[in-house]
Amino acid sequence: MPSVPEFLLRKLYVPGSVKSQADGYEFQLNNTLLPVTVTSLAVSADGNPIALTDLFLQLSGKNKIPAAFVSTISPIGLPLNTPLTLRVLSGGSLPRQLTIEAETQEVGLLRFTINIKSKKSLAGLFNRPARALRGASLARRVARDPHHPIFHFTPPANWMNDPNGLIHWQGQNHLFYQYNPTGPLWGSIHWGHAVTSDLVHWKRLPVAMTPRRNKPDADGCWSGTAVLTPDGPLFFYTAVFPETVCLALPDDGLRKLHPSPRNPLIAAPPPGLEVEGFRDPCVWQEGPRWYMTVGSGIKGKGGAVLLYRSIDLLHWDYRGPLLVGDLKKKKPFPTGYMWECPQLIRLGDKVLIILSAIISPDEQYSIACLGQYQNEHFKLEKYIKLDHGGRNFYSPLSFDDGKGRWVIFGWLPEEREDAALQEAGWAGALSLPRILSLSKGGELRMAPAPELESLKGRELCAYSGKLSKLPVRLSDDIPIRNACFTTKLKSRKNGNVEFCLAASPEAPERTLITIDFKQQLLRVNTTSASLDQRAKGSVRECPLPGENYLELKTFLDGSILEFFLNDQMTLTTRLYPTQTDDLHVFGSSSQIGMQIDDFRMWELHSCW
Ligand code: DQQ
Repeated sequence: MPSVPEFLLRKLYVPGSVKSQADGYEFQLNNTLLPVTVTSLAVSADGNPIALTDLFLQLSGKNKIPAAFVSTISPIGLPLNTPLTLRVLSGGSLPRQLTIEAETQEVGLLRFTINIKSKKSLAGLFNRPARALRGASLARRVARDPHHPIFHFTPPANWMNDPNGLIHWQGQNHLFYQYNPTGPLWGSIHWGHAVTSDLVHWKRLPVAMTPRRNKPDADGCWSGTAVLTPDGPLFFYTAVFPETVCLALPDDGLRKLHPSPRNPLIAAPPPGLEVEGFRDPCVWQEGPRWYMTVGSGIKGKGGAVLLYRSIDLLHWDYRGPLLVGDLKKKKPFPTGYMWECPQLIRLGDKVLIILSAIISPDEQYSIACLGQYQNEHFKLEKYIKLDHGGRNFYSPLSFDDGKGRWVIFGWLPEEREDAALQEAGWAGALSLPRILSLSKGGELRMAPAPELESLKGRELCAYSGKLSKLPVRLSDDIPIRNACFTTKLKSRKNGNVEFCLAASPEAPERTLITIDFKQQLLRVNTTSASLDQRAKGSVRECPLPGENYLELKTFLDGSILEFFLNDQMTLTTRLYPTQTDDLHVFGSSSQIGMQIDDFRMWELHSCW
């Protein structure tokens, strides 16, 4: 059998094709030599053979198959000029050298080694601008996507989740966030970075923290927070895997966060505690001491907030659980088995522990635990749902914005399947800024930040009057996509008022917003909001505040809908209509003559 010289075989490798993926990396070969039939394929990376179960192949236009399926019984044909993508599952870094061995029916064993580093450094000169160009063109495509928000913060493209490290520092509010720069699905978590001086207009900054090979955060820099010390801000975060508490020191005006060489500061959960998780540190100061909460869950009991104490911010003593949920209690609502992103803040004469509870793999929501805190003890008074959209407002984090206000932001995940996210090229947004406060009666309130007024553009309509069973168009004849509408209603004991977001009242794609006085609920139904099967609709309900009037503020931003009821309760949901350029608001009521006052709508401008 003729043998093919290695220098020729090396040409099969597509230069610069090694790309990092959320769960490993991939590279491409292109057969430019002769058609062959492969009966076995093996790859070694930096001299280490890759398990066949971690290696997948995909011929252009064909399905991906595991390398283990390639055998003399089921060989794979490699036609000429048809790129073959090899995908390697790996938790490590990109290889410097790849050796490919393919047994073929026509020419026997083909074996060749490619030196990625040397190719890369040469190709790197061209790769970086090419990557930047690809990034810019993806960002342009994302910005044109009618489902993409314009006045909610997002990265230019790809995946974001939790807000992290919020801090007011030197006149700016800094936002860090969980970010996957490599794609629109969760994975390879970095800390993205942005600033705003007014909570509303944003500037994106370069990535601040990146997972590092052979370090505690090699598998991701997960959630954490900032704390202001006499020496400036410090950042505590979760490094994985295993989950550990780590410290990062800022540089260059917070543009870079450098993990401390002392990491991990807390290498494991408290001994003897059987936990469901151990992550998301949050630090605050009390006199000469520093305290930290860590999110966790105690097996068989429920979600837990673990308390630590330190005098130097480096050495931490476990003080015990600050609050533990009860898996058996279902009232007023279940609090789940694992609590993420806990944060303790003082609000008026109360203390609030904000957390994100995992009830089951399909159900998560954020909760505020209202109570009193003294001498390392928290006395719970009540659990409150922070938002009535379930997981649609998750892992919120608040901060003092330098004006004596607690501002809270949450992560707004998508409600559609991964395939739709891949197609869109982006996933996740930050909620609007919400101001937390306590009412005179001790009720928790959340109002949209007044700074949002600065985004208001043209007023699109103003209406006060009675509604009837026949829906009437309330918005002018201009389709709405990025807008805010508000209205006032008197509370009643019966009947309902309905707003329908659709092209026409009969249109098949419609979102129904119902104020149901009989059941005393605001109900938002998105089950028919989209004809795209990949969009997951839902019915979300929020109790009406027990006051004699209702003020509803609604923010529609592409696929995001955020509702504020009497600046007290909130409900966040998502909608992905396929017909995006013909949305109007129609109003109707179950009984003739139900009055709505001051229905007004404004166009909202972009936050960029
Ligand atoms: N997201 C982070 C975790 C956190 C979770 C990982 C909450 O640190 O517990 O991206 O959404």
